[in-house]
Amino acid sequence: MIIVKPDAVQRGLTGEIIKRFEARGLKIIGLKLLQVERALAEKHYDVHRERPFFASLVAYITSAPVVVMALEGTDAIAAARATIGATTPSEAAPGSIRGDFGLEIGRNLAHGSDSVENGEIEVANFFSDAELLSGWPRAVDGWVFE
Ligand code: IDP
Ligand code: MG
Repeated sequence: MIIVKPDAVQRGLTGEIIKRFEARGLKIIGLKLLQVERALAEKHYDVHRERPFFASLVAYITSAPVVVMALEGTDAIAAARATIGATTPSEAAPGSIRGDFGLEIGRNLAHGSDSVENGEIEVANFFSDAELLSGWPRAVDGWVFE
């Protein structure tokens, strides 16, 4: 589960960010633009509820539209998180989304699930079953997956 966060949408980086996951071979099975409501933001970031940055994190993620994306692929969690880069953009590797476009942790452009289990929960929080096309036959699949 990927979120192109409000800063990235506002900065016109949505296409650039989607492009990187697509080019890597990850398969898009869900994609939409929405503005996250407070209740959904608090649910999504529930694990951080007691952290001092929780209020600003919820304010950030609800502040403007986001683009959410459900991806599938080999080791999709690890691949997507490497493509996003380290949580603190100033420390993220060049070539990663955060390393190429960000500086501060509170404006770090993209979210990626940290486990398959959490990914499935997060996808279910953001998408209805009808909005997901799992298993659609992508023409290049045989050239991406062995
Ligand atoms: P991740 O997005 O790389 O998985 P997490 O530790 O899960 O990082 O934190 C979730 C989000 O909370 C981060 O992407 C960032 O937006 C925000 N965040 C995490 N730690 C801090 C902090 O120390 N200050 C401000 N925001 C933070
Ligand atoms: Mg996280």
